[in-house]
Amino acid sequence: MKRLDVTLGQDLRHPLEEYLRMDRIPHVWCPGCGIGTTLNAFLTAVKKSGIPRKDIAVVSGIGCSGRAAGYVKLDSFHTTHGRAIPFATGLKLANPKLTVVVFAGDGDLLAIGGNHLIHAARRNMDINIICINNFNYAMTGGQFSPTTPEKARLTTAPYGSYEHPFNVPFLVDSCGATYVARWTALHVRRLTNSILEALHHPGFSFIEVISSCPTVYARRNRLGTGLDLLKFYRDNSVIKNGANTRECDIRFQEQLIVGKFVDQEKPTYHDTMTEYLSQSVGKRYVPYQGPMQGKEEDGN
Ligand SMILES: Cc1ncc(C[n+]2csc(CCOP(=O)(O)OP(=O)(O)O)c2C)c(N)n1
Ligand code: SF4
Repeated sequence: MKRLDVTLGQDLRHPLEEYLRMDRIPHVWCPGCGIGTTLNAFLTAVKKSGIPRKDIAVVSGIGCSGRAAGYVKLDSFHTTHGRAIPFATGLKLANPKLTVVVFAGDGDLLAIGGNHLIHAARRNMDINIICINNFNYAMTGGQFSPTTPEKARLTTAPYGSYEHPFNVPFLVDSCGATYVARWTALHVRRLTNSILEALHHPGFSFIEVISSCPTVYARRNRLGTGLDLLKFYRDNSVIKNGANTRECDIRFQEQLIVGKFVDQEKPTYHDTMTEYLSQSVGKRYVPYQGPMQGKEEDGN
């Protein structure tokens, strides 16, 4: 790759080169897709967080969103569809000092992986979820998903979906998530700040990103280009930090509530387990701190 434009004297390196596998760029995402923007927000947040690269791991599932794991210069795992959260949970339990981030789609997290999602939130597992909600199963050609708004058309809903979609912030909030936010692919600065907060938040954090999918969702619904979708987000997003998540339902092409809805402290799964076991088995319990650091007394 050219490093310096000799005519203009400009540095042509990508500003996130340290965090991106440049040998795999250009990526597979379509022009106007919100996934690349979200990955940019995520890596910018990682850079700002000061967390060393070796201490962060990224886990993704399958689908267009799942491809993110392959582009980051961090330990990353492209796991099976719907199983990113249990994989992330295992990583976190095996090495509690790791910051573990799940990057996955609405189909992955809320359909096939829905069961894992609610239990990780209930346990306040200390992992961070970035959910690309493009309202459909994009990579497989546009089937409707649990977040598809009523009336939206997709390949498996040719006359429009008649299922009531999940209100995602309300779902994860009611299950026990301790950090919940929603932004769109237009809100790059706010999204980056939220991801940064989530990276430092102890406990289960969930950020829903309403993400443009011009190739499948927008085309099926005649919503225009990626730019048209961003204009829609600009004109129809209402920022309501602290809003009651019950009020965050999404209706087809109507006003969108975005913001940081939940930010609270509660003991994480690891904290609770450590405290409970310390009380139960007393001195014999030494909390596991990660590979080569944990040591149990009395050989137990
Ligand atoms: C166990 C399993 N079931 C189904 C599939 C097929 N599959 C691949 S991607 C995908 C949809 C992905 O949708 P989503 O998670 O919303 O991600 P997007 O492509 O929209 O980013 C499906 C069903 C699979 N790979 N594995
Ligand atoms: S199909 Fe949709 S979600 Fe997938 S890369 Fe293209 S625009 Fe993005």
